[in-house]
Amino acid sequence: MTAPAHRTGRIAIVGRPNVGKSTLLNRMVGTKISITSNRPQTTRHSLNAIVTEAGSQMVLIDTPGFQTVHGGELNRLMNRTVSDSIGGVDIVLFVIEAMKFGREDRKLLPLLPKDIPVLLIVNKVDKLADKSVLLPFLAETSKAFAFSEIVPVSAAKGTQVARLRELLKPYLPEGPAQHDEDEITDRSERFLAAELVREKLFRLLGEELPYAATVMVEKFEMQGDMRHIHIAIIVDKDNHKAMVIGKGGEKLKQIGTQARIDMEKLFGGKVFLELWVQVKSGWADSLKALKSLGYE
Ligand SMILES: Nc1nc2c(ncn2[C@@H]2O[C@H](COP(=O)(O)OP(=O)(O)O)[C@@H](O)[C@H]2O)c(=O)[nH]1
Ligand SMILES: [Mg+2]
Repeated sequence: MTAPAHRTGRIAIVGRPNVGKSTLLNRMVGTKISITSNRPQTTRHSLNAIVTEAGSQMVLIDTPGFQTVHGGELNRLMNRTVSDSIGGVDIVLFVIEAMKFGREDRKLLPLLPKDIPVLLIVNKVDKLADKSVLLPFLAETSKAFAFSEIVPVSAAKGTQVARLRELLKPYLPEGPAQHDEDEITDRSERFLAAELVREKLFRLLGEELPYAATVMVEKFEMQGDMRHIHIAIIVDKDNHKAMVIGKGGEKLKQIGTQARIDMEKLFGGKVFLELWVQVKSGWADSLKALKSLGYE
């Protein structure tokens, strides 16, 4: 008897903003790699996470949700990232929210590939008080596309996520592992550090501000076994700067503390984090500025 062949493949996670794509990716890897918040468009850059198990390796690709609310150059670049990440994958996970299959979700249907498996992931089932409504909903949504599987999950609680991982394996093409087994993402610690600061802006600041802000790593170096990280938070206007800093510097301190705790968990070591706020007007509108900040 021969051992079963090793399987490996790339899996894109797509869906409208806020359905829980990044939360699902983190849950599937078992580590928080991709940032999440209750605001649409928290994910601005695509990111790969790697799940290695005996006999298989999957590369999960998180994508920014298709941008429909905020206009401009940033928007255009983000949508292109989504289309690009669907090309060249082996499997697509199309994520929706239980009991919500609306216009924004349906807009994505024409972009789903017809020549590879597409699984419908129905997330946030923990929100349903009455589970009996789920079955008719699944029956209805299954008509929208020739999905290979329909899998209800709760990414936040972890319900059915292990089963989803098992279920995906037979859909992976045969092939050798492409990454070391201790590698969990293609992104550098530098990138992940910046993202964690951006997540705190989304979670700790009011309405529009996080969309008008970005972050830039100015220094990232090891001193002994401690990472020294300096990050600038870049905003559009002086009053935004004041909001990020907060009364007596409280807000900035909170952002820094929470980001540092997450970094120490992710990197597995002590972090010294220094943050400051810089005003650069019009950064979000200027393609040049976007490029200099590492978009594209
Ligand atoms: N109740 C519940 N909330 C979830 C679940 N998955 C994600 N969320 C929340 O939905 C929001 C959006 O999640 P996120 O992963 O950032 O969505 P994305 O924009 O699709 O990447 C966050 O506030 C998450 O905590 C879930 O299974 N159940
Ligand atoms: Mg996301």
